[in-house]
Amino acid sequence: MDVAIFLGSNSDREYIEETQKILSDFNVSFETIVCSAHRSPEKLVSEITRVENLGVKVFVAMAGYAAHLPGTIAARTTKPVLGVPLPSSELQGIDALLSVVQMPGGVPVATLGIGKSGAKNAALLAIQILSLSSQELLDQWKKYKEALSKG
Ligand code: RP5
Repeated sequence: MDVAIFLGSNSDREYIEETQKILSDFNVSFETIVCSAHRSPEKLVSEITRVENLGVKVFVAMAGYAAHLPGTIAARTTKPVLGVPLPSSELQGIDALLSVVQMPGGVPVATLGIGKSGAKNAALLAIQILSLSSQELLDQWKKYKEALSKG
């Protein structure tokens, strides 16, 4: 399993459809795990350990409000963590963006844009990272970029 997608809540599911579709289109194996950093912290630790044991290479973590899910995962893994702030709250994701992007030095989270565009780019960035060690994926990625340039 290459990519683990962590979602802060079932109510965030609308944001992962494009992420899942892109990963599927590129034949990248992934799993989606719904797990809150503040409501189920023990489950989060055990799920990180479980996917690490499955060989996960990249984490994607999406959450709204004071979104500590990506940072909490980054604290517990040596793998890259891609964080997507979601516009769940009255602050339309500005709160989540600042929470995800402003990690203290030493514990990086690669932060994407708020909402659906960030969720889409998280899949593409994960593919770029994986393509560093996969010629097949790199070839697919180049084709995707070529198609973009024609649009
Ligand atoms: C965050 O709080 C989740 O990521 C979600 O965006 C938001 C609301 O969650 P629910 O109360 O709907 O479960 O932790």
